[in-house]
Amino acid sequence: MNTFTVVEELGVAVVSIDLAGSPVNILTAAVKAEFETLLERLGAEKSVRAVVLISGKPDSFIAGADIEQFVGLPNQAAAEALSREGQATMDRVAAFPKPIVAAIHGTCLGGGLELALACQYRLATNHPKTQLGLPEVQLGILPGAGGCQRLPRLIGVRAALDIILAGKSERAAKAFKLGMVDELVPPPLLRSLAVAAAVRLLESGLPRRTRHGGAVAWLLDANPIGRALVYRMARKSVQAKTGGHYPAPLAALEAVRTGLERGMRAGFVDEHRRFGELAVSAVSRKLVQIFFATTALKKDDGVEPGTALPRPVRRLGVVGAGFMGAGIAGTAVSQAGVEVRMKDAELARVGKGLKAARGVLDGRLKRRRITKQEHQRAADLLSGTEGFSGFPRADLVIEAVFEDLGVKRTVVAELEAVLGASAIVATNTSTIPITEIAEGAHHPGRILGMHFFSPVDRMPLLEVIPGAATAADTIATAVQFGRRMGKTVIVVADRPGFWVNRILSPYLNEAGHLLMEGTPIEAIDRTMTRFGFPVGPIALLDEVGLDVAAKGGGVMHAAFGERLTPADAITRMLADQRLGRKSGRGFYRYEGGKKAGVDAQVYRLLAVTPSDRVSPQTIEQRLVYAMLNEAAMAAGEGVVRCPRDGDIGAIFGIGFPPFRGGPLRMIDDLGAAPVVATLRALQAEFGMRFAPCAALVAMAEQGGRYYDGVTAAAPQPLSGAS
Ligand code: 3H9
Repeated sequence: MNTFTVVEELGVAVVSIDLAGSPVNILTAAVKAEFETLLERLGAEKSVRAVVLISGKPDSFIAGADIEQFVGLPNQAAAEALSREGQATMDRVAAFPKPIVAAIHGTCLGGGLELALACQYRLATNHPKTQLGLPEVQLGILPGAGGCQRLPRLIGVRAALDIILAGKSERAAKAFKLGMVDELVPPPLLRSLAVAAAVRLLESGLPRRTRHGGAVAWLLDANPIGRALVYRMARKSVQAKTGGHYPAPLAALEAVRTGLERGMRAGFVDEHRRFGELAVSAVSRKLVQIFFATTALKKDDGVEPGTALPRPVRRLGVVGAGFMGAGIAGTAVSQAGVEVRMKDAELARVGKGLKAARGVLDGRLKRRRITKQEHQRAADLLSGTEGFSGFPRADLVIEAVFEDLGVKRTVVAELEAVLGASAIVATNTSTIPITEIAEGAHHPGRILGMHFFSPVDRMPLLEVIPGAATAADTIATAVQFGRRMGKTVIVVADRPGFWVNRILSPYLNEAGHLLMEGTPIEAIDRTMTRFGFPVGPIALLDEVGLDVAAKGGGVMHAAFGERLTPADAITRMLADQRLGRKSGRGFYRYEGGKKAGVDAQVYRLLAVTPSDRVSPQTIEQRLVYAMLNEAAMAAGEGVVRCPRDGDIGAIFGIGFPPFRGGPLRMIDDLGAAPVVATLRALQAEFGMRFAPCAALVAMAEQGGRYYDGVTAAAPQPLSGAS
């Protein structure tokens, strides 16, 4: 292997890291071995007085340890050894007799940052691609190569916990501000300034580093009483965020605490022990599977590889300047960097839409996702019209007009009259079949669905839906553009509800049935947030909007009959003009835009008396099994192309608990036969809506599964389920 090349300059060995055959640098076992041999050689070589570590890749310093290795670890002892060896490598860097400088451009994550932290000095490029972070907890593990020890010592315990416990990455400017890097430099000067820094270190030693944060930092970080308070607050916040489902952040907190309170050596031991436990845990396995599934989706254009070329999209048209249209426009300019022309029937509406699209940019600026310059650049890409001026030059048009078949068909006809010969029309619908919208169009091959979730800038999923006549290159273009907008994209079949709303429908209906039986709203929502959903089903109805939920529920009922009969609750709420959060009145009360408690008047409105008759176990079982059964049925119909897409869709579309791996993975974990048995028991008590679907029954009989083994993230046919 030749991952490292060395060039000597002014007595400084500039070590360039470039792992062959991989788009990013990762610390595999072989890379680590080669690095250690190199260190030994550079340590002994007289002519070398200092070392600079730099990457040979365009935008990756080092993306961390090799994640695939964790999946292959046979047991806890092996995982512990991996971490111990990682710590030992970093220790050798820290104890190296000559200065080592890290010259960072691109992603510097996990083990990559741990290596940089072990160096004496760090420079980073002031470039958006440069990100420094410790994302380990997102994989269900902790920084296991000394990161839990070195980061708090460098930047203080509060700032370090903020990064480690959330698995955060910071841009270079923020990393500089926090003290993670010593110098912020322009990319073309990185190498020469790193060599200069190495020479400076030789001549005048390490500069004095000042800790940021003033007196408060001193009070909290620098004495045991202050730190005890920090640990207590951090633990409380982690428990509130994870609901006890994700052990990694708490383990990381303990490893940090041990190191700071009992010394670095004790910290290392605690760190590798806990790493060992976490790396082989079921939660970590699930989170790693999700990482590989999303990575695989980044390369999947939704068509057979090699069958279609995605077309470039430089200009986007958006028809309909409402909430969705503005969200799409704002996200497209800021994430994809394309020109966007918005159209609505009246100029006043266009103006409002443009303002809302700019609001998306303002939000991203406020959350520091973009800089002021990027905000300005993105805002300049937005324009509006009440006619179709500019549309003939659009490569893709997304319509987000009123959810009505007739209106949508009219828009398609108007667009076909003005668009260029190869332009694509995407319809953002959640309830209307794409094939019906495309009926009567001149170019149905260039029409498809792009179902965004609300709010567009915050929701990570996009469903792309080909109609019966959609051409392969149309699909590939929409998928690629969705990815440029920052979305995880799944291609789903043109069936009612597509995937996400299909599996959501019986779940929300069941919540309605429970409510109409007198189950308190808090009990339903609390049970499901304890299960791991970010919000409970009733709160979700308020967020989605009860009018929207009623419409969607009606469509699903019409398509699938009695099984998906919605409960009466929403109709009664609508009769009282309650639309959910957007109207300030729903199942919950809203005060100043903020969700307050449950609105007790709702029970009177629904003519029910709240009672705790139904146990939390039954609430959970009814809600979860309704979704599992529907997921199995839809998967069996081929609504998703493979289990991976179904599970990622559920996790990113409705917040299905990631540590459970998704509904199809959950069926595998429970076993199809026990799932069928539970559904039959529920059917006996609550009726045919719980009848196990044919796909699941067949799977139970044949002993089938959705996935083979733990790593299967690549598309597999759904034959096992059909
Ligand atoms: C760690 O470091 C533990 C230590 O604390 C302690 C150890 C003892 N491993 O996403 P992309 C592959 S844990 C293996 O399409 P992008 C990826 O699978 C690690 N493979 O590119 C894909 O492979 P393929 C902490 C990795 O530009 C290819 O690289 N680090 C790893 O959209 C391209 O990836 C992380 O959690 C890896 N560490 O995004 C960072 N990283 O081409 C994980 C990448 O065969 N990585 N690959 O499909 C990422 O977040 C993104 O990949 C990154 C690039 C942002 C770096």
